Amino acid sequence: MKVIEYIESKVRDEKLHMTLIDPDDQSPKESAKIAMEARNAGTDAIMIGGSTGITREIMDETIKEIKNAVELPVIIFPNSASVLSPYADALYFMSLLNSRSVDMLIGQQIKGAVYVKKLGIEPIPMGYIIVEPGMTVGRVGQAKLIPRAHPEEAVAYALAAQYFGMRLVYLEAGSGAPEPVPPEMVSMVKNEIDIPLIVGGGIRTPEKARAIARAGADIIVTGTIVEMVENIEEELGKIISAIKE
Ligand code: 1GP
Repeated sequence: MKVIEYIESKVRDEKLHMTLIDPDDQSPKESAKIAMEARNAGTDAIMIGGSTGITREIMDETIKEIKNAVELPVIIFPNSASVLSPYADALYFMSLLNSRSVDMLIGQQIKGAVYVKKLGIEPIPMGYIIVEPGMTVGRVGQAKLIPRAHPEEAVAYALAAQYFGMRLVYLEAGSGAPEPVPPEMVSMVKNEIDIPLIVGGGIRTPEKARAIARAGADIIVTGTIVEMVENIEEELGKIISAIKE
Protein backbone atom coordinates (compact mmCIF):
# COMPACT_ATOMS: atom_id res chain seq x y z
CA MET A 1 0.00 0.00 0.00
CA LYS A 2 1.21 3.48 -0.78
CA VAL A 3 1.88 5.73 2.20
CA ILE A 4 -0.74 8.25 1.04
CA GLU A 5 -3.32 5.45 0.93
CA TYR A 6 -2.33 4.39 4.48
CA ILE A 7 -2.78 8.00 5.64
CA GLU A 8 -6.03 8.62 3.77
CA SER A 9 -7.63 5.38 4.94
CA LYS A 10 -6.50 5.81 8.56
CA VAL A 11 -7.74 9.41 8.91
CA ARG A 12 -11.25 8.25 8.03
CA ASP A 13 -11.40 6.41 11.37
CA GLU A 14 -9.11 8.26 13.73
CA LYS A 15 -6.83 11.19 14.35
CA LEU A 16 -3.21 10.47 13.53
CA HIS A 17 0.03 11.46 15.21
CA MET A 18 3.36 11.75 13.47
CA THR A 19 6.73 12.06 15.18
CA LEU A 20 9.22 14.43 13.61
CA ILE A 21 12.86 13.48 14.14
CA ASP A 22 15.64 15.90 13.19
CA PRO A 23 18.48 13.58 12.08
CA ASP A 24 21.00 16.30 12.87
CA ASP A 25 20.26 16.35 16.60
CA GLN A 26 21.55 12.88 17.50
CA SER A 27 23.26 9.83 16.04
CA PRO A 28 21.32 7.54 13.65
CA LYS A 29 21.15 4.85 16.38
CA GLU A 30 19.75 7.36 18.85
CA SER A 31 17.18 8.47 16.26
CA ALA A 32 16.11 4.84 15.89
CA LYS A 33 15.70 4.58 19.66
CA ILE A 34 13.45 7.66 19.62
CA ALA A 35 11.42 6.08 16.79
CA MET A 36 10.99 2.87 18.82
CA GLU A 37 9.79 4.74 21.87
CA ALA A 38 7.42 6.82 19.70
CA ARG A 39 6.08 3.61 18.13
CA ASN A 40 5.49 2.19 21.61
CA ALA A 41 3.66 5.41 22.51
CA GLY A 42 1.31 4.87 19.55
CA THR A 43 2.61 7.21 16.86
CA ASP A 44 1.40 6.46 13.30
CA ALA A 45 4.41 7.51 11.20
CA ILE A 46 7.91 8.93 11.48
CA MET A 47 8.83 12.14 9.68
CA ILE A 48 12.50 12.91 9.10
CA GLY A 49 13.62 16.49 8.60
CA GLY A 50 14.91 19.75 10.02
CA SER A 51 15.43 23.31 8.89
CA THR A 52 19.21 23.41 8.69
CA GLY A 53 22.41 21.44 8.24
CA ILE A 54 21.25 17.98 7.13
CA THR A 55 23.39 15.98 4.74
CA ARG A 56 22.35 13.14 2.46
CA GLU A 57 24.63 10.75 4.42
CA ILE A 58 23.01 11.45 7.75
CA MET A 59 19.55 11.10 6.15
CA ASP A 60 20.47 7.71 4.64
CA GLU A 61 22.00 6.33 7.84
CA THR A 62 19.21 7.62 10.06
CA ILE A 63 16.44 6.24 7.87
CA LYS A 64 18.18 2.86 7.56
CA GLU A 65 18.47 2.58 11.37
CA ILE A 66 14.84 3.63 11.87
CA LYS A 67 13.56 1.19 9.23
CA ASN A 68 15.50 -1.61 10.96
CA ALA A 69 13.93 -0.70 14.29
CA VAL A 70 10.25 -0.03 13.49
CA GLU A 71 7.61 -1.05 10.95
CA LEU A 72 6.10 2.43 10.69
CA PRO A 73 6.17 4.44 7.45
CA VAL A 74 9.14 6.81 7.31
CA ILE A 75 8.41 10.01 5.41
CA ILE A 76 11.00 12.62 4.43
CA PHE A 77 9.99 16.16 5.41
CA PRO A 78 12.51 18.00 3.22
CA ASN A 79 14.01 21.44 3.64
CA SER A 80 15.62 21.20 0.19
CA ALA A 81 16.26 18.81 -2.69
CA SER A 82 19.55 17.69 -1.15
CA VAL A 83 18.01 15.49 1.56
CA LEU A 84 16.32 12.85 -0.57
CA SER A 85 17.03 9.25 0.39
CA PRO A 86 16.03 6.02 -1.34
CA TYR A 87 15.56 4.32 2.04
CA ALA A 88 12.45 6.33 2.95
CA ASP A 89 8.96 5.07 2.18
CA ALA A 90 7.73 8.43 0.98
CA LEU A 91 8.54 12.10 0.64
CA TYR A 92 6.33 15.11 1.24
CA PHE A 93 6.63 16.70 -2.19
CA MET A 94 5.80 20.07 -0.78
CA SER A 95 5.64 23.69 -1.76
CA LEU A 96 5.93 26.42 0.86
CA LEU A 97 2.89 28.22 -0.49
CA ASN A 98 3.32 31.46 1.43
CA SER A 99 7.02 31.85 0.70
CA ARG A 100 8.36 34.95 -1.04
CA SER A 101 11.09 32.79 -2.52
CA VAL A 102 10.54 31.23 -5.94
CA ASP A 103 13.12 28.62 -4.91
CA MET A 104 10.91 27.46 -2.01
CA LEU A 105 7.76 27.54 -4.11
CA ILE A 106 9.03 25.56 -7.10
CA GLY A 107 12.85 25.74 -7.46
CA GLN A 108 13.87 22.96 -5.04
CA GLN A 109 11.03 20.83 -6.38
CA ILE A 110 12.41 21.09 -9.93
CA LYS A 111 15.88 20.19 -8.60
CA GLY A 112 14.46 17.15 -6.79
CA ALA A 113 11.85 15.81 -9.23
CA VAL A 114 14.14 13.73 -11.43
CA TYR A 115 15.84 12.21 -8.35
CA VAL A 116 12.47 11.33 -6.85
CA LYS A 117 11.72 9.39 -10.02
CA LYS A 118 15.18 7.76 -10.17
CA LEU A 119 15.21 6.77 -6.50
CA GLY A 120 11.64 5.48 -6.69
CA ILE A 121 10.45 7.36 -3.59
CA GLU A 122 6.70 7.90 -3.32
CA PRO A 123 6.02 11.65 -3.60
CA ILE A 124 3.06 12.94 -1.56
CA PRO A 125 1.98 16.35 -2.87
CA MET A 126 1.52 18.69 0.09
CA GLY A 127 0.78 22.38 0.55
CA TYR A 128 2.86 23.81 3.40
CA ILE A 129 1.66 27.02 5.03
CA ILE A 130 3.55 28.84 7.78
CA VAL A 131 1.66 30.73 10.47
CA GLU A 132 3.09 33.26 12.96
CA PRO A 133 5.53 33.05 14.70
CA GLY A 134 7.06 30.67 12.10
CA MET A 135 10.34 30.28 13.97
CA THR A 136 13.41 29.08 12.00
CA VAL A 137 11.47 27.58 9.11
CA GLY A 138 9.56 30.84 8.65
CA ARG A 139 12.82 32.77 8.41
CA VAL A 140 14.75 30.29 6.28
CA GLY A 141 11.70 29.73 4.08
CA GLN A 142 11.20 33.48 3.63
CA ALA A 143 7.56 33.06 4.52
CA LYS A 144 5.04 35.86 4.42
CA LEU A 145 3.66 34.53 7.70
CA ILE A 146 -0.10 34.07 8.10
CA PRO A 147 -1.13 36.45 10.91
CA ARG A 148 -2.60 34.56 13.88
CA ALA A 149 -5.58 36.94 13.83
CA HIS A 150 -6.37 36.29 10.15
CA PRO A 151 -7.47 32.67 9.74
CA GLU A 152 -9.20 33.53 6.46
CA GLU A 153 -5.75 33.93 4.87
CA ALA A 154 -4.90 30.37 5.87
CA VAL A 155 -8.22 29.19 4.39
CA ALA A 156 -7.39 30.80 1.05
CA TYR A 157 -3.97 29.11 0.87
CA ALA A 158 -5.39 25.75 1.96
CA LEU A 159 -8.10 25.85 -0.69
CA ALA A 160 -5.52 26.79 -3.31
CA ALA A 161 -3.50 23.71 -2.25
CA GLN A 162 -6.56 21.50 -2.68
CA TYR A 163 -7.40 22.98 -6.08
CA PHE A 164 -3.82 22.36 -7.20
CA GLY A 165 -4.48 18.68 -6.46
CA MET A 166 -2.28 18.48 -3.37
CA ARG A 167 -3.30 15.57 -1.13
CA LEU A 168 -2.46 17.16 2.24
CA VAL A 169 -2.36 20.61 3.79
CA TYR A 170 0.11 21.38 6.60
CA LEU A 171 -0.40 24.37 8.92
CA GLU A 172 2.94 25.05 10.62
CA ALA A 173 3.59 27.41 13.56
CA GLY A 174 7.32 26.55 13.46
CA SER A 175 9.26 24.01 15.46
CA GLY A 176 9.56 25.16 19.07
CA ALA A 177 6.87 27.85 18.69
CA PRO A 178 5.65 29.19 22.07
CA GLU A 179 2.04 28.51 20.99
CA PRO A 180 0.62 26.21 18.32
CA VAL A 181 -1.52 27.41 15.40
CA PRO A 182 -4.69 28.94 16.96
CA PRO A 183 -7.49 26.32 17.23
CA GLU A 184 -9.91 28.82 15.59
CA MET A 185 -7.69 28.87 12.50
CA VAL A 186 -7.53 25.06 12.47
CA SER A 187 -11.38 24.88 12.58
CA MET A 188 -11.87 27.42 9.84
CA VAL A 189 -9.44 25.67 7.51
CA LYS A 190 -10.84 22.22 8.30
CA ASN A 191 -14.39 23.40 7.57
CA GLU A 192 -13.46 24.57 4.09
CA ILE A 193 -11.21 21.82 2.73
CA ASP A 194 -11.81 18.18 1.81
CA ILE A 195 -8.24 16.88 2.13
CA PRO A 196 -6.55 15.86 5.41
CA LEU A 197 -5.21 18.70 7.53
CA ILE A 198 -1.85 18.37 9.30
CA VAL A 199 -1.00 20.76 12.15
CA GLY A 200 2.38 21.11 13.84
CA GLY A 201 4.69 23.42 15.72
CA GLY A 202 4.58 24.24 19.44
CA ILE A 203 2.49 21.25 20.53
CA ARG A 204 4.15 19.94 23.69
CA THR A 205 1.28 19.16 26.11
CA PRO A 206 -1.72 16.80 25.99
CA GLU A 207 -4.03 19.82 26.52
CA LYS A 208 -2.74 21.66 23.47
CA ALA A 209 -2.75 18.50 21.37
CA ARG A 210 -6.36 17.81 22.40
CA ALA A 211 -7.43 21.38 21.54
CA ILE A 212 -5.87 21.17 18.06
CA ALA A 213 -7.37 17.72 17.42
CA ARG A 214 -10.83 18.83 18.57
CA ALA A 215 -10.57 21.92 16.39
CA GLY A 216 -10.35 19.59 13.40
CA ALA A 217 -6.74 18.64 12.68
CA ASP A 218 -6.59 15.16 11.13
CA ILE A 219 -2.89 14.68 11.80
CA ILE A 220 -0.82 16.24 14.56
CA VAL A 221 2.96 16.47 14.35
CA THR A 222 5.24 16.80 17.35
CA GLY A 223 9.00 17.13 17.20
CA THR A 224 10.59 19.07 20.05
CA ILE A 225 8.86 17.12 22.82
CA VAL A 226 10.92 13.99 22.17
CA GLU A 227 14.08 16.02 22.73
CA MET A 228 12.79 17.56 25.97
CA VAL A 229 11.63 14.61 28.03
CA GLU A 230 13.39 11.72 29.77
CA ASN A 231 10.68 9.14 29.21
CA ILE A 232 9.56 9.60 25.60
CA GLU A 233 7.18 6.66 25.64
CA GLU A 234 5.29 7.94 28.67
CA GLU A 235 5.15 11.65 27.77
CA LEU A 236 4.39 11.13 24.09
CA GLY A 237 1.86 8.48 25.09
CA LYS A 238 -0.12 11.11 27.00
CA ILE A 239 -0.13 13.44 24.00
CA ILE A 240 -1.15 10.66 21.60
CA SER A 241 -3.96 9.51 23.92
CA ALA A 242 -5.26 13.09 24.06
CA ILE A 243 -5.27 13.25 20.25
CA LYS A 244 -6.99 9.92 19.76
CA GLU A 245 -9.55 10.03 22.61
C1 1GP B 1 7.93 21.33 12.94
O1 1GP B 1 5.62 21.08 13.18
C2 1GP B 1 6.82 20.49 13.47
O2 1GP B 1 7.93 21.28 11.57
C3 1GP B 1 7.02 20.14 14.92
O3 1GP B 1 7.13 21.25 15.77
O4 1GP B 1 9.12 20.77 17.18
O5 1GP B 1 7.40 22.40 17.97
O6 1GP B 1 6.90 19.96 17.92
P1 1GP B 1 7.67 21.08 17.30
